[in-house]
Amino acid sequence: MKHLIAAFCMMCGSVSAESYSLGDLTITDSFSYPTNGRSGAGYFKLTNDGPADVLMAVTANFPRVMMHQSLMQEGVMTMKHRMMVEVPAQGELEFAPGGYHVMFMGLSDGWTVGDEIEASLQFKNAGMLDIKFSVTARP
Ligand SMILES: [Cu+2]
Repeated sequence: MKHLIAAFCMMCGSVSAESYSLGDLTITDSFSYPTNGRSGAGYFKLTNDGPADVLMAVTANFPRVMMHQSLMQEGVMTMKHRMMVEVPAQGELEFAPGGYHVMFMGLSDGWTVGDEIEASLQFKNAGMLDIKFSVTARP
């Protein structure tokens, strides 16, 4: 059954088949959308089977990489810079369009479907986890 779901998702093309684990932390569905511009965003789902942790930073081979949170304030969508994001114990943290996202800035080339964006997530307790964001078509 697990096999069938994986095969189906590869065909639908919007979900990354890869997952990445570090201790009690598991990252799935790490993806980005194509961009022609100077910046791009990365999204993922993080599941934590252990005690609370903190995502301290994301690093990648771009001039600037930050963690942002999109927020609706007085009817206007704004982005706030986050120095750290808490990972709840026995819980989930989602980076998704309209919420938390990794912001990659100063790109020299655009991203197209099929590209893989390498990045490292730095956790306070668990340490460093290398992942890739799969560039997938916008829904
Ligand atoms: Cu942003």
